[in-house]
Amino acid sequence: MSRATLYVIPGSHPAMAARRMLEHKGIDYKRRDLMPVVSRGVLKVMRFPGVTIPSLRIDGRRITGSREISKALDEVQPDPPLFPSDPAERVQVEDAERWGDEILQDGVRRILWNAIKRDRKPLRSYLDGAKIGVPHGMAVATAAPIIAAELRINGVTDDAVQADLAAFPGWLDRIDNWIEGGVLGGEPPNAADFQIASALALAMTLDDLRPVIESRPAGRLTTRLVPSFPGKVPPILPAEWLEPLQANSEPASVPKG
Ligand SMILES: N[C@@H](CCC(=O)N[C@@H](CS)C(=O)NCC(=O)O)C(=O)O
Repeated sequence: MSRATLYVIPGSHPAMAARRMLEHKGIDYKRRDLMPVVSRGVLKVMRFPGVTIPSLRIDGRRITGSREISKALDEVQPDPPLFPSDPAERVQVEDAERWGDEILQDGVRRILWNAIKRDRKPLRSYLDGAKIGVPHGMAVATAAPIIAAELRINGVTDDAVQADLAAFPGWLDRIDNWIEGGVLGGEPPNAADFQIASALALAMTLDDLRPVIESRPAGRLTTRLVPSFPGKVPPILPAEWLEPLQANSEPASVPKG
């Protein structure tokens, strides 16, 4: 029986991917909640190979990174597998997982921090169920330096976020195509399913984004694999930034008569 401790930040989508993969494999683990930025120092002191969340200690190994964790979990406990045994199928899943990590994960993170920059009150909803060692109200009241650091670390400029929102419909099309092609959405779920569904689950905590995701195959995959993700941001992004998404979500026109 593996002994595992997972280091997370409340609201972290790659941390949710790691949690769901551990749960899917039935690996018992302890969850340690850290505050953003502070997490970097803690992981450094604990001699993890990196300073980002998720980081996992399992059977004496220290692993940082959601993709490193998915691979390590298959080594520690091969069943149920997170990657297909067929080499060509495995490459497709690895490509989708990498895209989910490098493109979708970063884009959703930038969009969320841009929303929080506009109003930090919703931050509290992301702390539901988290044990961070200080009262949640106090954490939100003193979050200004953390928000400023996250905006800087993650390159959260208005231009970048506007570009992310313009790209978002194309990202959803890509995910739906992977589901249609069987790369995502099969049984058992694979590492790319967990990576992508966790990022979309965070995106769906924003009222500005949820309606364009939930009714699509990508949205159904998300609610199946990540049924609950704490957090809620009421509509807050500028209407003109959301125009590319609205254009995409309009139902196809049906000829009358
Ligand atoms: N893409 C990597 C890195 C994830 C990452 O940047 N995690 C964020 C939380 S979502 C983090 O550690 N933020 C804290 C900080 O940068 O101070 C992964 O999937 O593991």
